[in-house]
Amino acid sequence: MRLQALFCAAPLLAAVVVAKANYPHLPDDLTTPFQQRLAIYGPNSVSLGWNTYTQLNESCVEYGTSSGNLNQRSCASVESTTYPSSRTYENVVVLTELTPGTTYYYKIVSSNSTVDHFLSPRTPGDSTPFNINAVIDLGVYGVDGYNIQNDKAKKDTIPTIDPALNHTTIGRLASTVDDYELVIHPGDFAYADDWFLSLGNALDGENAYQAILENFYTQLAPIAGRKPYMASPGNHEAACQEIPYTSGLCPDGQKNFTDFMHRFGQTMPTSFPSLSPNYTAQVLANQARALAEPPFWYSFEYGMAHIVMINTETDFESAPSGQGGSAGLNGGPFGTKNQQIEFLELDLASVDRSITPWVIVAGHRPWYTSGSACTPCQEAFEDIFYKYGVDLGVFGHVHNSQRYLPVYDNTLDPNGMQDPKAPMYIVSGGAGNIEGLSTVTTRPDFLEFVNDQDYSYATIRFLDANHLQVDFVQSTTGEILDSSTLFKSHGERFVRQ
Ligand SMILES: *[C@@H]1O[C@H](CO)[C@@H](O)[C@H](O)[C@H]1NC(C)=O
Ligand SMILES: *[C@@H]1O[C@H](CO)[C@@H](O)[C@H](O)[C@H]1NC(C)=O
Ligand SMILES: *[C@@H]1O[C@H](CO)[C@@H](O)[C@H](O)[C@H]1NC(C)=O
Ligand SMILES: *[C@@H]1O[C@H](CO)[C@@H](O)[C@H](O)[C@H]1NC(C)=O
Ligand SMILES: CC(=O)N[C@H]1CO[C@H](CO)[C@@H](O)[C@@H]1O
Repeated sequence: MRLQALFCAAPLLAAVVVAKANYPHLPDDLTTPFQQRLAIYGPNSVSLGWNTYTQLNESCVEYGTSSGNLNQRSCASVESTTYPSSRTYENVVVLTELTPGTTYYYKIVSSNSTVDHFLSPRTPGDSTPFNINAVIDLGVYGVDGYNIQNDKAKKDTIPTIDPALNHTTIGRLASTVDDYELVIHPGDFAYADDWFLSLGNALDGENAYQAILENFYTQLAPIAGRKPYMASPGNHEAACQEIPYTSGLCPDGQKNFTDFMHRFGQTMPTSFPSLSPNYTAQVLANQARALAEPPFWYSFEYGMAHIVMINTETDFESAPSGQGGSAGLNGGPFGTKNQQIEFLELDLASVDRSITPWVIVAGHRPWYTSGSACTPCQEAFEDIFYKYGVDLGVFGHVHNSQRYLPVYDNTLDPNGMQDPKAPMYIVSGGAGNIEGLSTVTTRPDFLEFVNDQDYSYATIRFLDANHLQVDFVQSTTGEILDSSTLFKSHGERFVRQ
C-alpha cells in the first residue's frame, strides 16, 4: 500500500526504481521455453521442467534417440502453475521407459524452441565409471563477474544475463559438459533474496526478487537442460527474514520456500523401489519411498551410486530455518514430525551395496566446517550416517572449498582414507554468488584441504566399486586444486555399525 502511494507521488523515483529490477526481455513468442531443468525421476525416467511467460494450454515434449526423428511425445499430467509475484508459469513433463545410458534428443513443443539432448540415467548397478559435480551456493553472474567479494559497486545492479557470457563456475560447467553426467545442488540458488543488498531495489523488492530468479535460471539452463540437475533446499530458498528489516517488504513468492517448491516440487523424484533380491530391503525401500518429500528430501540411484538429498533447513529437532529455528526464518514444516529422519533411516537401511556400492548424502548446512557449523544437523543426522556407512557427506553453506578426513563424533577414523567406517566430508560452497567467498577463520581438526581464494566446486568420480575420487576444480581455469581418493572395501552388503 505505502509503496503504491510513493510511486504516484514520485513518478521519477519510480521509473528509476523499476529500471533497477532488470527483468530479462519478454520474448515476442510467449510459448518460448526458458529455465529448462532436467532431473532423474526414476530408474528409467527423466523429468523436464521449464518456464514460459504465458500459461500453456498443453505442455509437451517430443523426443527420440535420433535428432532427426523425435518420434515420441509426452505431455504434462498437471497444468502449469505459477504463484503471486511470478511472471512465469512452470511446466513439467516426465519422460518414461527410457533406454538406460542412451543419448536422447528432445524438443519442448513451442513455435520457438530448439532441439537439445541428454543422457538417460544409468541403471542402478551399472558399474560404468562416471562423474558428478557438487555445486552449492551458486548465484547469478553478470558480465563483469557479479560475485567479487567486497566489491560493493558490483552488487548495485542486477545484471541482465546473456547466457553466452557464462562466467566462472557456470562457464566451467559448460566447457566441461562432457566430463560429468549429473549435478547435485543441495541449496542456495540464485540469491534472489539478497535483492536488498542493492539500495536501488529498496522499493522494488518483489520485482528485484523475481528478476534475479529469472536471470539466474535462464543462465543455468544450458547446464540444467543438458544434465540432470538435482536440487534440495538451502536457507536462501526459505524466506525474507535473512535480514530482519526486510520482512515488512516480503514478496509473497519469497515466503516459505515458495519458488523452490514451484520450480522443483514436480521435477525431483521420490526414492526408487529397491532392485535388491532381499525382501527386507525391498520393504524398507518402499517404506522410505512413502516418506520421501521431494524436493525437500528424497533419494535416487544412478549406476554405482545411491544418493540421498536431505533438508538441513526444516523438519528435524531445532532445524535452523524451521519454526522457531536459530535463523529466524520460520519455514516449513513440510512433513509430519520426524518424517525426514525416519525417511533417512529407512532409505539408508534399504541400500544393497552389491548393487550400489557408494552411498552419498548431500545437504546444505555442514557440521564439519571452518565456521558456521550446524550443531542441530550433526545431532539429527551424524549417527544415522555412521550407522549405515555413508561413504561421503556433501555440504555447502560456507562459501569456500573444504575436505575432511573420515570422521565420526569429532573423532578421526583410525583407518583414514583406507577403508574407514566413518564418512568422509566435503564442503563445496565456493561456486560463487553475490555474497562472495567466506574467509577461513578456523582450521578444525581433520581438515585436509581448504581454499577460500578461488571460485570452485567439486567433481566426484565414481571410479569403481572401491575407489571414489574427489577433485576440487578452480572455476576460472579448470585447474585441480585438490584431489583425493577414498578406498572402501564395501564387503558388507547391508551396512550396520
Ligand atoms: C525465441 O527464443 C529465444 C531464446 O531461445 C529468444 O531470445 C527469442 O526472443 C525468441 N523469439 C521470439 C520471436 O519470441
Ligand atoms: C490456448 O487456447 C485458447 C483457446 O483455444 C487460445 O485462444 C490461446 O491462444 C491458447 N494459448 C496458447 C498459449 O496456446
Ligand atoms: C536383507 O536385508 C536386511 C536389511 O535390509 C539385512 O539386515 C539382512 O541381513 C539381509 N539378508 C541377507 C540374507 O542378506
Ligand atoms: C510452509 O508450507 C508448508 C507446506 O505447504 C506448510 O505445511 C507450512 O505450514 C508452511 N509454513 C508456514 C510458516 O507458512
Ligand atoms: C564468453 C564465453 O566464454 N562464452 C563461452 C560460454 O560457454 C560456451 C560453451 O562452452 C562457449 O562456447 C562460449 O565460448
